[in-house]
Amino acid sequence: MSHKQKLLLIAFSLLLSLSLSSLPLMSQSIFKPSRDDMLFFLGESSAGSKTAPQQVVYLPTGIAGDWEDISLKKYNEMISSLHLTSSDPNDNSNQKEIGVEWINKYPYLGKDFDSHCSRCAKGFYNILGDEGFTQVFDKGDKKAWESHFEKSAVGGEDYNYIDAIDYAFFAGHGNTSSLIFRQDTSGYDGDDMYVRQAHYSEVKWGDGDLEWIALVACHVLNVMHRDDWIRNAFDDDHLHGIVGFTDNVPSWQIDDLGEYFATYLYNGDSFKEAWKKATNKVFTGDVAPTAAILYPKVWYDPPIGPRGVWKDYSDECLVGRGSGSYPDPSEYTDDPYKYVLYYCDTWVT
Ligand SMILES: [Ca+2]
Ligand SMILES: [Ca+2]
Ligand SMILES: [Ca+2]
Ligand SMILES: [Ca+2]
Repeated sequence: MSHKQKLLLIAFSLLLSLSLSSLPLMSQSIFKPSRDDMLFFLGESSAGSKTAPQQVVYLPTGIAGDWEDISLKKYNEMISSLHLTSSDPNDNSNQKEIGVEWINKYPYLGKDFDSHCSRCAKGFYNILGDEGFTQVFDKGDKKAWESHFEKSAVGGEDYNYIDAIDYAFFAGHGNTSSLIFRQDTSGYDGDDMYVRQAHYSEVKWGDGDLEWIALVACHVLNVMHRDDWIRNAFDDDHLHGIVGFTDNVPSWQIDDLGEYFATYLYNGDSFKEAWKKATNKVFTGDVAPTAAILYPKVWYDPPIGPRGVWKDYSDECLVGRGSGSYPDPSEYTDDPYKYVLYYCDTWVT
């Protein structure tokens, strides 16, 4: 038996023991949402009220310590050590790398989105893959881990996943302050803060390879923590943009969203136009979510001559398509007369 096979066997044993020890927890009825088909539920009790991040997420306290024991940590470390990425961080030799993560089932929330989230994310992945983009990872349910989205400063591993590709796509639960993950192996969190969440304070994107990320999850771009997402995800002006939603997303209508978004992008629409068209296309029922795009503009303000917008990233296209892609905003800020501001455009679909 090779060293790698031995490691895999040990990892499998650990996973099996973990699964068995988790069974009593999985059967508990912890949370009964009133509107089962939504990707998530508004955490705040009334519009504009401030709620601590921990309270926004429907996680019963005490559960985390029960399942996230040392054996899970070891299991995750071993799996991570076996993981071989197909791209180097910030691999600009290949600007067409794509990756998707999705979660259909949240046993600890008693929620099951059937296959809506996987269909949504795989649509994006397959359309661009068919058009010659490099498919780096497609991770779902238990294989979608919060650590894949989190920065190394909080024990995350985005440099091997979300920030090691150029275009990323997530479909699953969300709230104003976090993307939500399963309690299973995906619950891994490097520093035991915000377990089962990729909280805004845990992300910094684009300092690796990432340019754009789509978040098909409720509320993430809500005005409540929009400044916090900007301060963290866009820190140091590397990321080009985030598309998502400000309120509830009807999960039963998202199946074709990723596919339409990728198709419009590939046909040469800008990120804003593509997201606008795709969201307007698929949400046709009574529930009309508000879609949003969060993006930087580089301004030029010289001592002489007119000031104006130097780069508007909502106009950016997919690499090699339409009018093409832009350098990171940070590449302009060496010029003392250029600076970066952030914007959010929203529309009711
Ligand atoms: Ca790349
Ligand atoms: Ca976390
Ligand atoms: Ca990063
Ligand atoms: Ca890149």
